[in-house]
Amino acid sequence: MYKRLIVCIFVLGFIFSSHAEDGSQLWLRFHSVHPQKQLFSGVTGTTATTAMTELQHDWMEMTGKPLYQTNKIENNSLVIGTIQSRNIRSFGLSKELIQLGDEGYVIKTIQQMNKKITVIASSTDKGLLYGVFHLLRLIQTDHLSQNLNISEKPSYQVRVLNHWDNLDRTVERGYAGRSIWRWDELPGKISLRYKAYARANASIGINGTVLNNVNAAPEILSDTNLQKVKVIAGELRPYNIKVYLAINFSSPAKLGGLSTSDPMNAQVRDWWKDKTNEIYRMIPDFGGFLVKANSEGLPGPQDYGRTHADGTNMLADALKSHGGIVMWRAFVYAPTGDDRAKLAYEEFVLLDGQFRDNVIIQVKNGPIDFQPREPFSPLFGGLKKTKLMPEFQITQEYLGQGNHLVFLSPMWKECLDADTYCNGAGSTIAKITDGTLYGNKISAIAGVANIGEDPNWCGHHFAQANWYAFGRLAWNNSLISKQIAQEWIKMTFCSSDSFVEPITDMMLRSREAAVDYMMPLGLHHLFAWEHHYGPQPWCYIQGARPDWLPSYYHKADSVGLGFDRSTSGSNAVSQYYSPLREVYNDLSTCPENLVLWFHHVPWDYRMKNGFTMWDELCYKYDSGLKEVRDFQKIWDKMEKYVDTQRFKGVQSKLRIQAHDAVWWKDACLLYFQTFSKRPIPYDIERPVYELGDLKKIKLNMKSHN
Ligand code: BDP
Repeated sequence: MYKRLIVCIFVLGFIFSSHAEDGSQLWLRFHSVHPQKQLFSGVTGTTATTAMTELQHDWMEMTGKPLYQTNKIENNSLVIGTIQSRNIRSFGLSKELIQLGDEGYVIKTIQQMNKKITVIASSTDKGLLYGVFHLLRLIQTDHLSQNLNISEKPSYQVRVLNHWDNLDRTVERGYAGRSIWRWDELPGKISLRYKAYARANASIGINGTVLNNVNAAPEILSDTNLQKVKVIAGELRPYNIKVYLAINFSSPAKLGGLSTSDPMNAQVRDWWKDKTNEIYRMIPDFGGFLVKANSEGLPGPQDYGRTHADGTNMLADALKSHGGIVMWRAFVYAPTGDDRAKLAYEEFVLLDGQFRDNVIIQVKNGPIDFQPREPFSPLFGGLKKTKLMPEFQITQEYLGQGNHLVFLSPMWKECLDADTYCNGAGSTIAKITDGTLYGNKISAIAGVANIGEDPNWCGHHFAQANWYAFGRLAWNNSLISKQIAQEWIKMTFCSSDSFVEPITDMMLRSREAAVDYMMPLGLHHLFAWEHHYGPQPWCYIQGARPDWLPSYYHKADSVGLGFDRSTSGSNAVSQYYSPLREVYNDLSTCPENLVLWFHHVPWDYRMKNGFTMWDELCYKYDSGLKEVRDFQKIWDKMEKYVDTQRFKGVQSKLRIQAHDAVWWKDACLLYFQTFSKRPIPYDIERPVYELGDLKKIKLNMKSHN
C-alpha cells in the first residue's frame, strides 16, 4: 500500500512536470536537459560573481548534482576567470581578451600537460557572464564539442529593450498583461520578476533597458519615482543591465515649474543638468535618455522654433560628463505633406553632422511604422555624419499582437542585411549601425519589448522567440534566422529532430505568411485605426487631411492599386541611393514584394509569373491563409513532444490566427474588388464574409489579448 502510494506520487510528479509548463522559464529550462555524460570534474574560478552563481545554479538544475569548486585544476576541469586571474594569464589569452573588449569572451579547450581543460575567460565579469550563458546554451542545444575554440564580442555596445510601459502599469501596444514594473509597490516591495527578467536578458546578451513608454510622463523624473528606478537598477545591475529612461521634453515646465522648456533657455539647461546629476547620484551607472519629441503630439524643441539637434544636444551636454547617451527617435511625421514615408528623412537629413558625440538617432526599420513589410528607412545611409541605431518592434503591434505566430528574425535580418549603397556596394544597415562602416565609437540597437506580467512573459509562447531573436541579433547581427530559431526551439521545447525540423520550418515561413494574408506585394497600413489588429482598408484616418482618406496608403481606384512613390509620384525613391532608386523607380525592376509600396499598378498589369496583378493579389492572400492552416497541421502532429499546457496554448492561438487570416483575406479582397471589378479566381477559397458585415466588426480587444 505504502509502496503503491509512493509510485503514485512519483507518477503524478512526472505527469505534472512533463504535462504542465506555463512557459515562465522561457528558454532557460535547465531541468529538461540531461547531459549524457559527466562533462566537467569541477570548476575553478572566482566565487563572488554572477557568472559563477549562475553556472552552479543551472548545473544543479541540469544534473541534480553540484559542480564542485576546486582550487586545483584537474583533468576535465572547467576554469572560469578574468584576465586578472593568474590561471587565465597562464593560458596566454590576455592579448585576445583585450581585443574582445569588456563584454567579449573566449571559450576554449586547452590541453595542459596531460589534462584537458575548458576555459571561459574575459577581461571583465560582464564577459564571463555571457561566456557562461554561451557554454550553457551549448549544453542545452547539444552542441558541446570536445574541442572548443570560441571567441565572441558583441556587434553593438548598447543592446536595449524599450518598454512602452506606463506608470499606471498599462503597456502601450502590450499584449502580455500589465507592466512588470510594479511602480505601486516600489521601492518597498521588490518583485522576484526583476531578477528573473535581468537573468533572461543577460542570457541573450541584452545589456540595457528603457523602463518607460516613449510617450513619457514627466513624472517619471520625480524624486519619488527616481527612488523606485534606483531599486530596479539595483536588481538588474548584477546581470549587467543598465537602466535608461524615456523623458518628456517639457519636463522642465511640467515637472520643474519653469515657464518654458526651450532648449536654449539657460534655466532649462540648468534644470536638465541638475536633474541628470541627481539621477547619477542615485544610479551611478545610469545609461541615459530616450526621447520621442515633436512626434504624434508630444512636445519637443520645435515648439520653441528649435531643431531636433538643439534639443538632443542640450540633453547630451547634461549627460556627457557621466558617460550617458541620448537616443533620440526619428519617428516623426505630421498629417501634412504628400507622403508620410518621406517625412522623417526630410526633417533629419538637414541636421546631419549637427549632433553631439553621445547622441544616437534611433530609426525604425521602415520609413512608416513597423509594418509587416516595408523597404528600409532611407535615413540609414541618408545620414552619414550621425550615429544611427535600428529600432525593431518585438511586440507584435502590426503582426497579430498576442495571437499570431510570427517569427520576426527574418524581418529584422531583411533590414540589417539591406544594402543602402551609401558608400558603394556592401554598405549594409548592419555595417552602418554597428560602426563597421564609419568606425563609430558608440553603437546601439533597440527592440520594443513584448514583455508583461503574463506567466509566460510574452502572451504567445512563440512570441518568446522574438525576444530571444532580438537579443541574439543585437549580440551578433550576422547570425542567421535558422540558427536562432533552432537554438530557441531546442532550449524552449525539446531537441528531437522530428520536432526541431518542422517547427523551424514553420517559424521561418511565418513572417512571409503574415505578410501574405495581411498586406502582400508592398501594401501597408490596411489596419483598423484604433487597435492595429484587424483589417480596415476602408479606414478613415481621423484628423488627417481630406486627401489622405480613406485610401491614403493603398490608393485603390478603378485603374489599379498602390502608392506611386516613383519620380512621377511622390518621388520617395529619390531618398535612396543608386542603383536602388532606379530599381525601385521602374515598375519592371521593382521587387514584387514592394511593388505596391512604390507604384500604382494597373489591375491587369502582368506580374512576373504571368498573372494579372489582381489575380496575384488574390493568390497571395490565399496562400497566406493556406500557410496558417498548414502551421496548424504541423503543430497538431507535435503533441507528443510538448507538455499539454503549452501544446494546447499554441494550438488555440493558431486557431485564432487561421480565423483572422480568413478575415484579412476576405476584408481586403472584397474591398479591393469594389475597385478592380474583377472576379476572385475560383481556385481559391471563397470569401465567407460579406463586405457589409466585415465593416461592422467591432473588435473587443480584451478577448484577443
Ligand atoms: C506606433 C504606435 C504608437 C507608438 C508609436 C511610436 O502605434 O503606440 O507610440 O508607434 O513608436 O507604432 O512612438
